Amino acid sequence: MLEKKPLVTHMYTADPSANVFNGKLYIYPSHDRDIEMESNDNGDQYDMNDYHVFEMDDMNQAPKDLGLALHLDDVPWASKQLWAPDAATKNGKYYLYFPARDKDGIFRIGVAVGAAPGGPFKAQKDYIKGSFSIDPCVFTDDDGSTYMGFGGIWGGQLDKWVSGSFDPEGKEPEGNVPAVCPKIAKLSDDMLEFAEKPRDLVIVDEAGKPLQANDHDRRYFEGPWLHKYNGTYYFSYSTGDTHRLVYATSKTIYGPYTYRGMFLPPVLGWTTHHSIVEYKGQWYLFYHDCELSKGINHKRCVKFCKLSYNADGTIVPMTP
Ligand code: FUB
Repeated sequence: MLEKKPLVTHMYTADPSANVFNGKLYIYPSHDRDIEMESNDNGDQYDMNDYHVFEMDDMNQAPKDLGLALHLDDVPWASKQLWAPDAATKNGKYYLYFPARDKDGIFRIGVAVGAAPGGPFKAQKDYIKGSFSIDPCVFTDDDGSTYMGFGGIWGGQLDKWVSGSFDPEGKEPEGNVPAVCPKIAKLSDDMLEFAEKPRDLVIVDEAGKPLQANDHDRRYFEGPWLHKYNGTYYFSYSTGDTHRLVYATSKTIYGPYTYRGMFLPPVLGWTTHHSIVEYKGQWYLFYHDCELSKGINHKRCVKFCKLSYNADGTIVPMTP
């Protein structure tokens, strides 16, 4: 059984976004480099420069590496750090969404287009207008509308955009004040731009109050994922410095989303990042840890396990 084992062992992989296209499961991970770097809160050690896509149609067999899908050298607007990607399809084309620092060192989100789920993908000349920060997750609703959730604080710079423009000195607020919100925006019909200005995706507690900045066990940090189960929207994410994977639910795509709980406690390593997907009638959680490198934070490995829901729609908590 491959469950909870490193899925890819010939390279380090992280931030798995799992998607089903044409009856096959595709994993879009970050490709961690086997380099020696000091860790810091800015995330400089995550110095990735390409993407590989993995195909999996049997959950008992290691996924197939489909080869180089996109390289930093072929992204005209980017300077470094290809972080957590996601993918989507429309009208027979495939779209790879990815964050990277632009030439000014500011994280932006770009899109690259391909003819097959594994690429190769050709990057657009510029990043998505109005995009910032990291960790795009792309969700297509039943009516065909596609939305992108995104954002990550600290190294992901979301806290530098609180005023509406980039403030290099911006920091996560502290204390009993609303936490920084992740963002959500509808995509244009051609999948290449935002169709609207990104809005706050507000996460509230059981009393309807926005989660507070000092609530590190529950407030948003990075690594968003959107999915729908039984007509309810689920927004799941990492709490960052408390290393938990948690979720919130809403009856509408834009929210507000009500916090529901933790479904994965901390893994080995600093970051935790996931996706949730249904494949052949079974739900799965894809995540990463640092087992393969024996705990080196920027040398991670992708894993998966089965995920299930209780009758009331809550996610049955898992262990890494
Ligand atoms: O892989 C680089 C960054 O680490 C991702 O963008 C974050 O979500 C965290 O996993």
